[in-house]
Amino acid sequence: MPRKARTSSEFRDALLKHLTYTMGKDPEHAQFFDWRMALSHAIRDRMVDHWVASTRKTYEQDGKRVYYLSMEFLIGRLLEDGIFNLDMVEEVKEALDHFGMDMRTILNDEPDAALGNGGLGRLAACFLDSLSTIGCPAMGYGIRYENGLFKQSFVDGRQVESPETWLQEPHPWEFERPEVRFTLGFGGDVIYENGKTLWRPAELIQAEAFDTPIIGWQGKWANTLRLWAGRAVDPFDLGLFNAGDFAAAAEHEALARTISRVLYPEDSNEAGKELRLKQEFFFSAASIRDILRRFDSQHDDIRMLPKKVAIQLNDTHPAIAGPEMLRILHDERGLSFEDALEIVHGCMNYTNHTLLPEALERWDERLFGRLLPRHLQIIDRIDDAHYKAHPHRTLSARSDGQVKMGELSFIVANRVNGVSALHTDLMKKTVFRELHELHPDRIVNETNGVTPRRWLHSCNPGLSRLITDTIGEGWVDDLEQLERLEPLIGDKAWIERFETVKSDNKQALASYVAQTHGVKLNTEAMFDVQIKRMHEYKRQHLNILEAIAHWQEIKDNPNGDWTPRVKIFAGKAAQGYHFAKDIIRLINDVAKLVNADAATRDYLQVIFLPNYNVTLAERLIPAADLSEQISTAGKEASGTGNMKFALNGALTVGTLDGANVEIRERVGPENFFLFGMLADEVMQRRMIHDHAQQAINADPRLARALNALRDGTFSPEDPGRYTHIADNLTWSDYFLVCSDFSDYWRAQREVDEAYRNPEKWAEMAALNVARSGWFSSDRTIRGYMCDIWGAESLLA
Ligand code: 26Q
Repeated sequence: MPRKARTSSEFRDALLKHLTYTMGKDPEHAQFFDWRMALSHAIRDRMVDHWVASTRKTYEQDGKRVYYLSMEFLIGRLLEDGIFNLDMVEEVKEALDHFGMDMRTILNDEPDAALGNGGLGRLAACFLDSLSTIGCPAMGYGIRYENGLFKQSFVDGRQVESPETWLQEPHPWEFERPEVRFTLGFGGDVIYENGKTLWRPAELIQAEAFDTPIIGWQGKWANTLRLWAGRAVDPFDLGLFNAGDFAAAAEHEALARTISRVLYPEDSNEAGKELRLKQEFFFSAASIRDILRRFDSQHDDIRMLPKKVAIQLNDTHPAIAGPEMLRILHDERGLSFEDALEIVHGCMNYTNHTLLPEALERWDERLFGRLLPRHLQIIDRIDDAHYKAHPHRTLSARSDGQVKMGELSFIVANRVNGVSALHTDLMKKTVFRELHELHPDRIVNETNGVTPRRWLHSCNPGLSRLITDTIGEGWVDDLEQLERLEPLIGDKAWIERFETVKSDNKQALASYVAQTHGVKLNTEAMFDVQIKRMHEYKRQHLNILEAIAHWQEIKDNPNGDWTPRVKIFAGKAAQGYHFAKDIIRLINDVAKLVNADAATRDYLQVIFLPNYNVTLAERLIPAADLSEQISTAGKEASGTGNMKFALNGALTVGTLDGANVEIRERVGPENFFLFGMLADEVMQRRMIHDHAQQAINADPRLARALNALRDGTFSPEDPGRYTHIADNLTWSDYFLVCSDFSDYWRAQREVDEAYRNPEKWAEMAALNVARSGWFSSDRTIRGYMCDIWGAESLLA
């Protein structure tokens, strides 16, 4: 249906109908919640038309389908996304206006769907958006966690976690599919019967599907996100109940549900946890069965599978999907092991997101064998087959008493990809060096991207409007059109409009921070933002040490001509990651002292905003002047926040790490503040046993800042609080904070200098916008479709 064909009064009626018949309220008594639900249902109705049409077309065309298996989908809010993708902003505003409701207030009532930890989960969500925008027939598979990523608050500056409960109120976007259920097993034995090998699991559980429509730009296409929830096979034991044991009667169900209860809140692998492995098998096995069932409904020849199905493993978390598919084809359907392996290999692909050794998944083979005895045997056979083909090597998925999910994924996959040029290059040279030598064509690069619908059009309406006024609306699904802004950057009137947008966004953020946290930010100052998971390799401590040194220097000369800055941090630390949590506390303690210092507060403010999530990122990124991307070179696989900032007109201070390298190439080195060692220099530097002390001795500013950690400046009531951080940086400093400090300081002073020339700064920022079009996840997905999946768009 043409999108403007329905009049706004029609939409108003639809809204009122849902308020009345779905929510059972009359407008007089409706709460924000009721309005949000009514609006969500009215919007959802519009999505469903497109969704049904897309599903029908996918079946009719019978092309190759893409399945994206991911333990995480960090979606954020869906209502605003839906309204923007359906291009219904004005209609919705008008309708709500009619009832005296404000759209912003309603949208802000929605909780985030936080089914992910960070970059990997958010990437999966951007990919879903792009797959639908492009019209690629695809489906996302994951877990319907009842509790998403924990909520973070601060008590005396310390991180405190509490459960996140997004499903406590009704979730209007999902469709429960009680008819789509699979029974899965764990444990038990492997038996041999009539020449066949069969697995007889001891414990059974059901996976039930919940579907969410994912609508693309202007509703031209919609795919499905299918999330699995754990259910008991035999939910309620009436015998026990009648015998009076009420708790035991419901126990099955409670146990079954724990499998989809919580998201593991780690962004790197801590020692193998049984429940985590169960979750991985649970959703991978359910997804594989669903994929095979759908294939079978349209085809009889299983050998056609690689022509019709491409499966993408989002990191190794769903790697067990490979052995499970093999088990079904070989054990259950009777294909030879070799044929089964060839089919599986033809379908599977694997994306690696990290080179950090501690984040590569490995399972103790005893634990693995206890839960998945048959899969352990299958993994051995995969190793055997690989060894037969490449006898001169002994690389294997199972060795040293462990099951190595990275090796397993590599061996099973048809294509293996990294997420930025540098990362892919390092994969070939480090973790997968030997496997890459055996399979030199297997590794490809697909540099990450972000969806411009959410990360520009919807989160930054001011900039979106300016761009559309200048070059039309085509950029929203063809982001490289932003290049056409470049000629305007010399135009004084245009650049003034560009500056006004940024300054309005800063005002908006400042009023939000004033309202929610009671802190008044200086909007004349540069907004310098570092937002991401807390991790030593991301080096939030480098940033705060520089802030401390800067503060000390301002105090030495309070009448100096300083460039005012507001340093904004946000990010969660894994519960068990004590060092990261101490960095949060340090930043909060520094903020407390510095913000209260009358001598410096006009020049330097520091704030750590609690509970970083997608929605907070949507507020912060449009308001940023400076983006901090300062990881130790070689450690950040790609980064995607870096792209969002550049696209919203922030300049980057950053190392040559991950996608920073490609961002700098594209926006131009003169529009990027580079500092720090390169990846190979980092490796060299670590060979010097006293690298940190050398750096400290050479830089009195660094020495003084570290001293302030030691002498209790920021924790007078507990002077020893930060000694261990200073000690760590002085005596070990694996992430080379000290070694990069001086160059970081230099880059920051160049940033100060540049900010003092507002016209020049605005030009540089606008060039960042104009040249960031390549970082659209639409471009990334086209790359996967062409290089990895061999899939085609079904849009005319
Ligand atoms: C593994 C085992 C057990 C428990 C948890 C995990 C686990 C969970 C999440 C391991 C890793 C993750 C997340 C990794 C991640 O977010 N990586 C980021 O991926 C982004 C998208 O490619 C990149 O841009 C980032 O550079 C990378 O850090």
